[in-house]
Amino acid sequence: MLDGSKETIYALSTPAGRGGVAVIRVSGPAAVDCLTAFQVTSLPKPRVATRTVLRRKKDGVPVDDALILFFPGPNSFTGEDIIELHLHGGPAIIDAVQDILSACKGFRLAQPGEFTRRAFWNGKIDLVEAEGLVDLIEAETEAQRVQALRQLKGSLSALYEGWQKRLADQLALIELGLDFSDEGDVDEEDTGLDRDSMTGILHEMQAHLDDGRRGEIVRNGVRVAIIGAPNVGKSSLLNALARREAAIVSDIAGTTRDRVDIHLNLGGQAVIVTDTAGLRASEDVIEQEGIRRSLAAAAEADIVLVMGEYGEPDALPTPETHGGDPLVVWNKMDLSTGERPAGICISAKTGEGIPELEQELTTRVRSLALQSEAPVLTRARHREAITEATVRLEEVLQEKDSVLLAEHLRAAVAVLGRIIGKVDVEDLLDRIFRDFCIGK
Ligand SMILES: Nc1nc2c(ncn2[C@@H]2O[C@H](COP(=O)(O)OP(=O)(O)OP(=O)(O)O)[C@@H](O)[C@H]2O)c(=O)[nH]1
Ligand SMILES: [Mg+2]
Repeated sequence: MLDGSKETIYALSTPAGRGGVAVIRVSGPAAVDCLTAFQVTSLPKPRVATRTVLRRKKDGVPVDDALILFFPGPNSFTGEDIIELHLHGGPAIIDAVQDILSACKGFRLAQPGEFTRRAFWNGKIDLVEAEGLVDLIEAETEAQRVQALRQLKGSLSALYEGWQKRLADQLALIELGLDFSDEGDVDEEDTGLDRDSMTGILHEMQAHLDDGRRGEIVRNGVRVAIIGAPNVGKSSLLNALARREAAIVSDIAGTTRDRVDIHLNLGGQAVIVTDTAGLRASEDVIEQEGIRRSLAAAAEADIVLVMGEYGEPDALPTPETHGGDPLVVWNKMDLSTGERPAGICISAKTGEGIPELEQELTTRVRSLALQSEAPVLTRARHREAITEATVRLEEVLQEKDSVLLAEHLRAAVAVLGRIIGKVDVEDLLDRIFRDFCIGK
């Protein structure tokens, strides 16, 4: 595993290709040495952008007219000395600068994520915040951005760390009791467990878990599956929503076999709409596989959009295929003059009713991914760990034996520590010796 290593790393931190500006970041113990390689003689003032001509040391040829920034460690992103070179964003300049850096002693190209990894090792951010940073960079919608920024700023870490601290304090007390019980000072019956406080934390964790997967939905996108009989116009609707020909449309029943996904931004939320194979009894093995995938898509979806043909109210798929509360849409309203059915009526062909459908979808998406002020679970990794912590806490609450109780509690503390990347026994020892003045 890489640690806050002795090597100095560099990498282009802006996207590859041409641009107005390209930033190359250098981090590590020898970061400032790179300036000599560019014939820069004076170290810029910390955190002040300094305009400098970079020259190739061996022949003095100018490479670029650049801005240099110096962030001395430990007050930098990685916790190490960082030099940022703000260059003109052309491939020849970037190549020339990287060539020079690669020749500097102890320098190498950074691996993916290595700057952030160093920030973690140097205690600048914890794992949950690092994940928040990745999510922030990846964010494509407003909701994803807001959620990721919150996570990066530590509100989720603070929640987990808060639980961990309260459990660790409790553990410290119980361990203290164990120490003294040998000397007969402590009542055998009394484990020292603060049941109210532990039950309180257990309930907080359960509420955090039971959030309708909001955080994960915002992060991963709301999944909408379009299902219905062949030829009702599912692929036509997908294309209308995507505003492009994403799926093949034809008047042959059974055109779509594979699932086709499109990504939308509805009211600031990421939405993935899946077109599926039309549902019918079929002898064709490929179509059967397509239908199996349609049903799987419906089962995985957060919203199932069931499509029928206007004027044929009996032709909807049976509820077994779409569960609870599907969004019923009747297509081809341009063809029929019959009585208007309940549900949303559209024509994927003329575009009629599509704005109303988008509005209804947006409303449903919003209510699923509703933003709350409280920090939310954003990843399966966190969900698994918190679930395990609740199991441990339940064991704690049932345990009568102090030694075993301490074991369960220690496991819960460790599980929470794993989420944020801090599993620290020293921390526990510090607490015991600081708060209780044993004096040994
Ligand atoms: N008049 C009219 N025709 C439509 C409308 N929507 C789709 N169609 C036509 O209906 C036929 C089937 O459309 P598709 O979008 O391929 O239907 P599908 O549900 O994806 O069909 P499968 O992939 O076979 O399950 C095509 O000929 C479309 O042009 C509509 O609103 N009005
Ligand atoms: Mg289709």
